[in-house]
Amino acid sequence: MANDVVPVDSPPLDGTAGIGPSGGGDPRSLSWRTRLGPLPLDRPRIMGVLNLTPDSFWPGSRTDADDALRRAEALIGAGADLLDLGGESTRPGAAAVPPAEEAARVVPVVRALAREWPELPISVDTVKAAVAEAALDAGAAVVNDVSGLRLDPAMAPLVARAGAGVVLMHSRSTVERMASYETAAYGDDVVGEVVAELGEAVDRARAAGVPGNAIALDPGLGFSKRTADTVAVLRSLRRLVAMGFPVLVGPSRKRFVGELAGGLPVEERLPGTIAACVVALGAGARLFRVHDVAAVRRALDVAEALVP
Ligand code: HH2
Repeated sequence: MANDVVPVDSPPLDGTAGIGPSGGGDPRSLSWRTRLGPLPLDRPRIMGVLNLTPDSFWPGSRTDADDALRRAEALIGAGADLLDLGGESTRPGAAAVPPAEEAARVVPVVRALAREWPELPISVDTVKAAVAEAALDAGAAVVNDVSGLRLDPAMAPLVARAGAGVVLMHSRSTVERMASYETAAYGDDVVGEVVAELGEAVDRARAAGVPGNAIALDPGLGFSKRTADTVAVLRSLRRLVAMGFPVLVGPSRKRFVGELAGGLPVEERLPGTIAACVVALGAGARLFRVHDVAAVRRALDVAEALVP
């Protein structure tokens, strides 16, 4: 292992034991190290989404450089603990965005937000190291890599060098194809496969020198997963929590939420989004990437008080 700096609450890296039911620890005692310092997870943390794209699947999440500050202020006022900025949609069929174009969408907004709210961790949602590097230079504190460091070999060393926090999300295939069902081929233990593949992502991060306490794991709800696969993952989320890293979930208005509610369109998926967040909280998730910060904040604050 290239880096042998072991964080105080360092999890075991083989996924066989940890803080979950088997390991006996409490995910509420973790903190996640971003470039701005540790973010204690003693309360549910909400990552509000701003998509600087013309084609993200939920039109309500789309914004542009002119409007982003006002939107960010609203999300922060509603209780967001972090903001996640994306410049490329993962929606199946969305056009691939060249790195220069993606950076031009995201970086000026990162800079403006970092100047306005210097203590607010800003996350950049990208699989491209060039985009992440420009965003980190502009003040981002976290890299949210929906490929779990699979698609750009320069990403893991960059995260390590920058001292950034990183979200390692489970997915398969390319950005254009990962939100489709093309690679949703699992045996009878879906979560076991997700845990194993996220374990490989952790290995990529650690081998490049990313410390364990900078890593958060995300099962990638709806990514390379049919609804039944996402359901299986959420039902067994404790196995992912037991890997010992903070767990982030992103159910917001996704197709599985609509399907489970009888075929609801994206506009009507907020109640189901809240249900998925509350269930994930009960299983030990501590970070929630959502579009509707105010509603999810209220729901999670109540759920947090009720979860034993
Ligand atoms: N989901 C989306 C994008 N990025 N990142 C993480 N870590 N987890 C997720 O579940 C996740 C993510 C898809 O949502 P959105 O960004 O709103 O849509 P689009 O990709 O169409 O811009």
